[in-house]
Amino acid sequence: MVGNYDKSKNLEQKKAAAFRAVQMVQDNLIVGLGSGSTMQIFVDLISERIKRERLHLSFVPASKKIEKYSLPFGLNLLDINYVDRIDIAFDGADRIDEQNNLIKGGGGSLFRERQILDMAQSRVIVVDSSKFVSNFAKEIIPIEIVPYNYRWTVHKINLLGFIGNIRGEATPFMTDNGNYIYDAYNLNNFDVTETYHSLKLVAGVVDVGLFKENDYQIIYSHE
Ligand code: ABF
Repeated sequence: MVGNYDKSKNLEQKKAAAFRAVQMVQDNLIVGLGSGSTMQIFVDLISERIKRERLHLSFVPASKKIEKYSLPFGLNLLDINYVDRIDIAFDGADRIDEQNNLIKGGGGSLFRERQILDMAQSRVIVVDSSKFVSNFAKEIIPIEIVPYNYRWTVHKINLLGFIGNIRGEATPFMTDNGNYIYDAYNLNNFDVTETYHSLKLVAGVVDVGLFKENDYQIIYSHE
């Protein structure tokens, strides 16, 4: 499960990785902006670059939180429904296994993060060293579910070997899409692709925080 780690050390690693990611951005691009603390650092650094180099960039944010964070920086933010392309997307991750599968959505924005990554022509995942694990046994996988009849949805998820909790319990956390998050884990290791599809087929599941793609570029720092 999500472990305790030295946050100050990870902050330096996140800064170093975000710095490298920011150097990959070229002028005149539409950039997918994921969510999480590493992406907030990315916003700080790309804003400096935009000012310094007078770049013309637009951004499609993956969550209301990163949108709100970006506003004071004066970034040109676009509504995803009005863009026909995203050139490059940057995002964080919660965990990465030995096959480069990802767990994402710790902040609850997995559905929007996937939409942006799907649409992007290239994808960059920016992480610190705490994110690497050998497999996803016991790791928390956020699952976005519709509130209607959610206990039955959870029951169906449990039948697939995943146990967990509705995030926020009595006062459930609401995603940007008005849904709940079921934070699930499996005590045993599992096949990521098969499990993603099985969970996704449960009526009531909107999205599953398992991401399996071969074309993510992963940027990290051990500094
Ligand atoms: C984001 O990165 C979310 O999916 C995830 O919760 C988050 C974790 O990142 P960080 O360590 O940068 O806060 O994409």
